[in-house]
Amino acid sequence: MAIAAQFVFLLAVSCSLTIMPGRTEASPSETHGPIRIFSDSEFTAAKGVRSGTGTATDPYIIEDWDVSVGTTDGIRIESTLAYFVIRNVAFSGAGLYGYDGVSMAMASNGRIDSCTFQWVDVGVRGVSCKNITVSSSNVTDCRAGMRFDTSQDIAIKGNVVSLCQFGAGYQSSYRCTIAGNRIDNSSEAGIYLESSTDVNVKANVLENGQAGVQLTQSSIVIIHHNNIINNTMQGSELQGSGNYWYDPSSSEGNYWSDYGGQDADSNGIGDISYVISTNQQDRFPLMTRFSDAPPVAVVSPTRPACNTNDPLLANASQSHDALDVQKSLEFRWDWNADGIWDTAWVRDTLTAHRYTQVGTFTIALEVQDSCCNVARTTATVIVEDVAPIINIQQESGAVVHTRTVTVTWQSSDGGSGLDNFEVVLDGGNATIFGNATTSAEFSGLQNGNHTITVRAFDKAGNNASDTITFAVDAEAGLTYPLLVAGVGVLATVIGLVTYVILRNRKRNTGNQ
Ligand SMILES: [Ca+2]
Ligand SMILES: [Ca+2]
Ligand SMILES: [Ca+2]
Ligand SMILES: [Ca+2]
Repeated sequence: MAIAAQFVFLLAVSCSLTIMPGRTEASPSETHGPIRIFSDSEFTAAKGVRSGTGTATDPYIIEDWDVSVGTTDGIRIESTLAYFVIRNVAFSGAGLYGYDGVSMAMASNGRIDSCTFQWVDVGVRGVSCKNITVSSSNVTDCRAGMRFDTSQDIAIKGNVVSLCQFGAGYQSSYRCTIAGNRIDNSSEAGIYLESSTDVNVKANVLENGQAGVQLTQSSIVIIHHNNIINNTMQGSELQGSGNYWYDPSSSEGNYWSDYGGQDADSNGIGDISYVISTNQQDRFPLMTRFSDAPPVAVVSPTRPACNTNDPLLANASQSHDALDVQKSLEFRWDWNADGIWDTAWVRDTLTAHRYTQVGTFTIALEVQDSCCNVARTTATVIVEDVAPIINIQQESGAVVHTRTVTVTWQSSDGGSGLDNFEVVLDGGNATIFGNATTSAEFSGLQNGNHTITVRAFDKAGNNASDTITFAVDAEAGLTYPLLVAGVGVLATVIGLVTYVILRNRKRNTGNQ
């Protein structure tokens, strides 16, 4: 009796762990029938679209619905290029081998985020898709969590998949990632790749399944920083080539719960390889479970500025992550830090926004890594339309008798501050000087009239200029090097004459 009670208790704990909702937020209140979209023009309110215009920064948003999957797929999207997001939608079905939650064919530029799937065939399925992200979603009791065939540029990240036959997989797909997912209790395989190329499998937790990571006829697959725990078959590779069960750049592999090696030098890497098959090994097995760190969010410059005519080009390119290269990071912006994000998650590090009013604004940037970890930062933006003040110190109309001229100026900007100067001689190419420069020298000027313009730019892009005109009247043959030569000849002549006179005087004295 006591043993039975303990067993029930353990089972309850185990279940509460495996169905832990992770990062999903789905709590939809309205039901919606099946949604079928077969072209970009069908992203309409009648099809569940709540907002958006279909661009990368303002995608169509289908969100906050409760969709039951019965005699057809919950959401079917075909032959689209418009950007879309399916967010916070709960899909529930009648059972396996029926219909899918989200099913896409020849769809591009989509994101399925923070959705839940239960008792459907495949949570998210894609065939011949491009640039699709499935993130922060929760799949339980389905045949498979996510599956893409003949697709490219797909990211499956930060999802929880429990109690399904298969977790997440690709077939005949290219340039894809599976990162930061928790996949447990898979009765077939947690992660499965077939005939796929250039796939990054990182920082996933694969626990208590039949197979952890299963590769068939795939190449250039890199499997690293995963926690592979208590699966019947932890990893397998069949007929592959060019695959690595560790990260070749960092020389770090995966955590394997059944690894038996030691770490004599205490560097966190086991001293012998973890053997996957006769010709595949993790050469750098991790001694402890890996936990991915969030990225670092950076807005640069730290104090951006713009005017109301030109957009701010917000720059997140200095953001970084320990595990990800920059192109794996995503960014979103809130231009007034009111907590309402003004862009969707975008991959471009530069995003334009035009302010219609001058003032000082706080902007917020969030950066998401390939495991769905997020970092946030804020910066102050100065929006101002007042041009700098610039005054050249020399008077216009002067005549100078030299071929080298130095122009000096005074400049200031009370708003965003000076950024740089452009100096132009006689309408030629501009020479750029930094904001601390106060003079520029021109040499080798020809005789005649000249013009010099100095243009000051502030950090907001406003500018003002001052111009002087002057004439050069330097006589030919009297330029500096010739003058020195002339003086030298004269000195030599004087010296010779003096020498002759003195010698003649001596000779005359000696003759006396
Ligand atoms: Ca070691
Ligand atoms: Ca990270
Ligand atoms: Ca906002
Ligand atoms: Ca200004």
